[in-house]
Amino acid sequence: MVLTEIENGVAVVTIDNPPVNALGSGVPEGIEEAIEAAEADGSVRAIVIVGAGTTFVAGADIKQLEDLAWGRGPGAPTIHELLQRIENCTKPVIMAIHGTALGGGLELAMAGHYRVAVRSARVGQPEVGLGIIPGAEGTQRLPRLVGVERAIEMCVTGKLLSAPDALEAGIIDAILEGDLRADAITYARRVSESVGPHRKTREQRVVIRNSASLEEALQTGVELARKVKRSQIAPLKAVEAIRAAATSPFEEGCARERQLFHECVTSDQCRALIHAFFAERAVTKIPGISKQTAVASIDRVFVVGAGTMGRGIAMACANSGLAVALRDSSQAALDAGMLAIRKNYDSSIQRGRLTPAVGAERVNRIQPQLDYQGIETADLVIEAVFEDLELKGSIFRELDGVMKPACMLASNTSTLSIDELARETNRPDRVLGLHFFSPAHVMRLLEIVRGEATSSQTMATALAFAKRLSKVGVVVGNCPGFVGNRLMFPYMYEAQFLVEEGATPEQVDGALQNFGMAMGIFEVEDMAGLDVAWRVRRELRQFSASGQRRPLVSDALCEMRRFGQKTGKGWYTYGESGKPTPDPEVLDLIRTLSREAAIPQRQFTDDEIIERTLFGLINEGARVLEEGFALRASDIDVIYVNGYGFPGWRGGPMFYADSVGLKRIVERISRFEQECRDRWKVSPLLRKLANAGKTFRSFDGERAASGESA
Ligand code: 3H9
Repeated sequence: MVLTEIENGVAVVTIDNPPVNALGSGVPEGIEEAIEAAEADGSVRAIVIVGAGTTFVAGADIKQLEDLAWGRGPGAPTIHELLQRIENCTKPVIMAIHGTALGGGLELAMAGHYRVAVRSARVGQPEVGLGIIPGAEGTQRLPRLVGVERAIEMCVTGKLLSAPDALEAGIIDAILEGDLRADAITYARRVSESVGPHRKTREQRVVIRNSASLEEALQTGVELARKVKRSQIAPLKAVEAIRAAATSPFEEGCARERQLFHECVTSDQCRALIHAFFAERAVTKIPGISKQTAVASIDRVFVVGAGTMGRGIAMACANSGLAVALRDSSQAALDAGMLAIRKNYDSSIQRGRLTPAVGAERVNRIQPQLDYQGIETADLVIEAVFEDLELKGSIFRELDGVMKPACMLASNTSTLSIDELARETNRPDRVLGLHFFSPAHVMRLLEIVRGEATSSQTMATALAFAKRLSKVGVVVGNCPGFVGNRLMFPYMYEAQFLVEEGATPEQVDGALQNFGMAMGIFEVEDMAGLDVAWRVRRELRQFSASGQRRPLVSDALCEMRRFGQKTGKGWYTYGESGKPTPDPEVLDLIRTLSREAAIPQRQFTDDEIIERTLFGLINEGARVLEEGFALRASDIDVIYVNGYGFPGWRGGPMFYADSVGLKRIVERISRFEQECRDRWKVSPLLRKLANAGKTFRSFDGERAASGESA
């Protein structure tokens, strides 16, 4: 895992632990031995540490941390002694960074006397994303290099810094433009000629750069933590650890960091976030698809429909360097689409997120057009027109006739059948669903819908396409609403029934937000457009069965043309600020309709609201899993965390169900079933797992072991 070569008086220590050179067991020991040997070797003047493969070191081994979080394994990985060994080395140690130096990787680098990097390298302390704080002295060394404010910002947000930003911040000493290894050796020889002792990070003073006082800087950190990582423990603990760096000697600060790290790593939030991390990596493991599966290259994309979704998809492609044609049949729609795209890039430029040159380059990659000219060169066509099966079907027939035979054809439908659309073409093996989430250039989730005829090559290409767009592509089966929206139906309707039974939209939304949802469900509905859900209800013929309870208010709101944010009114009213305000007219409407339907009224606690809404969603999740429309419970978690604002620190709905206990969930659903027979029925899989004392996680584990999902 660690190899030393002596070159020109410099010991080059290479860490080689694929795929990301994580500091799993064996690696710290190997580095320590290499340092000792190099120090003892009279022919060595300096030491360079580099990573083999595509990266420096991406941190501690998260598998090891997962064991720790679940109370398994040998305990916390510690590299304390290694870091001390490096820092105390009498010969200069130079860390040569490419790819990423993350978490324990950056902590290792900061113990070196000098750090150099290639321009494309990135560094950071992303541990909060896993529910922990840096645990290898990062909260102590980082403020010594960059100051309290910057250290807080990095540890609280987990955001990475580019090499130029890291240079400006004081984390690295130089950017090397040529061959990293050769240039790092030259750099090492140069610094070895300077008079020692070489600079130790731990001996530097912690500075406060911008604030008047430490307290002010720490308070700003707490506010930032509450804003960007609402309800999460780790970012607040990171601020505490940095306080220790600023107020105690180095060793004491490290002891405090270890204590805080331990509190985090044994928390529910850490278990949930580590689950979310591995769940996101598991989505690419699909039965029948391997590294050997041929992947077609996608260079030219053709998007049909310049509405909200079409323009978002075009931007997502352009942002990833793809050439895109954006086609609409009406000049007005095309103009409106391009105007919105330009405005979007302009606003990114104004906010400093893009340079004007990059913004212009991206707009120029999008070619607006009224016809299908050039479609024969496209590798992928994405249809993004209205949710109307007939309209989509006729477009599919037309497209099939003009596309090259190898081209893939995707629909961005959120609910309609991919198989029915595939039947309109002579290429059903190359037809699939690519369900983007609005705004499509921002949201990370992409549901990749596999129809009955979709080939493995098409799926593998779609997964690679998702990665190219920096999205998390999750493969789902073809059922109404696929996975995400199918689970939304019981969630959304149960929320509406609660309101008809005496709760208010803001109470339901408040309970959901306190639970951690990014937005309440009524706010979400207003944002998505009540008319969209109205159309879907009709298209899917929901509530057509007799005796089935039908939500009353949303149809009435649509009849009043209260379509949500786009009309300024929906479940809420939206003024100048664009913020939702409760509307007495809506409350009157709710109470009138409830009275007319003789629905008994009562009060609800927040816990009841969460159970009614989320247990419905979880129950449907179990059905989806049982019917094979999702491969893993953890795939459902990835969908909800990345596309529906479910809090990552709760792991996703299925992981949350495990943490509540499946027995408890079955009990509550059985109770709801007794109270309202029309819609609640415990999913057989959920009941089976609960009876066996199992969890969705164990279900996934068993499936993976049997090869059904991996
Ligand atoms: C830490 O360092 C704590 C310390 O402060 C103190 C401890 C005492 N460990 O994402 P990818 C695997 S906490 C184990 O698809 P990419 C990953 O599971 C750590 N495995 O590639 C996947 O495996 P598989 C702080 C890891 O190119 C494979 O590598 N560090 C680790 O899109 C490829 O991953 C972080 O939080 C790991 N540390 O992105 C960084 N990292 O192929 C976490 C990755 O079997 N990692 N794997 O599914 C990342 O952000 C991205 O993986 C990275 C590469 C940017 C590095």
